[in-house]
Amino acid sequence: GSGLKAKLAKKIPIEREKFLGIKCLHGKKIIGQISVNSVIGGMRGLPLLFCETSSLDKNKGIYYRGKLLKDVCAKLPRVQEGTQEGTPEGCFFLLTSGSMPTKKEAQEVTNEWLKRGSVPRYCLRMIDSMDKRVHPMAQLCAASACLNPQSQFVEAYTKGARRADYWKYSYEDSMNLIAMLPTVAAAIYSNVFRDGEGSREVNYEEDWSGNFCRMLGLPEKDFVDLMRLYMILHADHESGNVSAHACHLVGTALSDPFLSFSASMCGLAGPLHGLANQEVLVWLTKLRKAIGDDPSDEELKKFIDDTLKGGQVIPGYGHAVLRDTDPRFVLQNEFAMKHCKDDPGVKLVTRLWKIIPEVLKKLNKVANPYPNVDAHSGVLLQHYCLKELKFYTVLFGVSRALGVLSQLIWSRALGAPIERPKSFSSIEICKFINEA
Ligand code: AMX
Repeated sequence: GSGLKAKLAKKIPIEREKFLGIKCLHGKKIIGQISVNSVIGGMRGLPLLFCETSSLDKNKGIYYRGKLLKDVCAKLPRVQEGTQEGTPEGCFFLLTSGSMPTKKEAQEVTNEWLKRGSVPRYCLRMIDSMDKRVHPMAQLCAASACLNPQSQFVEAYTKGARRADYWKYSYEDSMNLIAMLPTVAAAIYSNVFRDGEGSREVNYEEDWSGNFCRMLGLPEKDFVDLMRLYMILHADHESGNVSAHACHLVGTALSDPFLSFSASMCGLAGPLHGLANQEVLVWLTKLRKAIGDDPSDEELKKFIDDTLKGGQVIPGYGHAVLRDTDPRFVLQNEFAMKHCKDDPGVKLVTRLWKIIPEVLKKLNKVANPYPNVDAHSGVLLQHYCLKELKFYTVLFGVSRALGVLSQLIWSRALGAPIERPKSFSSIEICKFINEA
């Protein structure tokens, strides 16, 4: 077996002990209060969930396993010859095991995914039979769900596996699913945008990202590095966001990882979650049409003002939790400065980074006037000729698999029970208020 699974087998019993200790000693302690607003307002900010893999600090940014994202990117081992970026494989090792992989450990995950990467023919046939009008995200959800006959979790559960062993089957399913995702996503891409042209064969000389880019028909070395970075940056974002929470919630019913991931992707497909990066490009395209590729600061400010006056938000700016420039924006900009600083889209995004916050600050209501992850990804993908906006959320989804599935493995490892919060009717809320 792989080094990762052995590492987990060692770590999980220790973490379980720790978890039980917390439960026994401190289980009754109170860590928050619930207002009526929270009950009727999306539970914003309530400290309700558990997440070991990643965390957000409103000022300091995003941590994977206690390490700042920029340090994760700097320290992940560079595995393939000539690459400047770490691998998503290494990132998955970090998220799942909690420790930074050595080069050998990251390479082992790559090897595992190469071995597990071939997609069953019936699944590819189902993708091929889809009407082109079915949104690529809906196709991804369908493909993931239809892989469920492969589930070792289902098989083990049916045979009466011990609860303490559930994580092992979740791990196997998750590894298999992640390994298959590049081929699944590329098949969707080629059907919808390339009349079915393109390879579906895993090449053992390349890593996970290299295979994905080649299957997309975009094998350029720098684009593969961009994809490695992109897959690392979009992987994990605590457990309360819609895609992570959907995966966890469905997983607590002991639905298998293929179904849980499918649910996660149904959530990512929404315009308030994974679709936001499209809207940035739509806005930028309008801007370039209206005032050209090299507008003056004044022209930019006026265009921003006009957007706001039209009652719209500036897409790609603001965040529900972060209160400074999103580190994922910064890391993508660093990549852009290294590889394509003269691209007109990149130049524009970089200039807007200085101008938009000034304008948003003047509104005196925007909690975070700085750019988020979505403000940058589109222009980079465009630069390397991945131009089909409708596909962007699928890339996000392939990346998000790393985070939500490592969370899912841990949910089974720690025996997370089925989620079942209590709900209130308006009559019950009023009764409660009157009694209080
Ligand atoms: N442009 C204009 N106004 C904005 C704004 C923006 N980018 N961001 C926030 N505001 C406004 C809000 O509309 C709200 O105004 P209101 O009181 O009149 O309704 C006010 O500022 C306060 O909102 P907030 O507390 O700053 O933000 P939030 O936590 O409610 O929402 C977010 C966060 C990201 C939805 C919001 O900033 C937004 O709509 N941004 C633009 C869309 C976007 O980039 N979404 C991607 C988010 C990242 C992701 O999950 N993919």
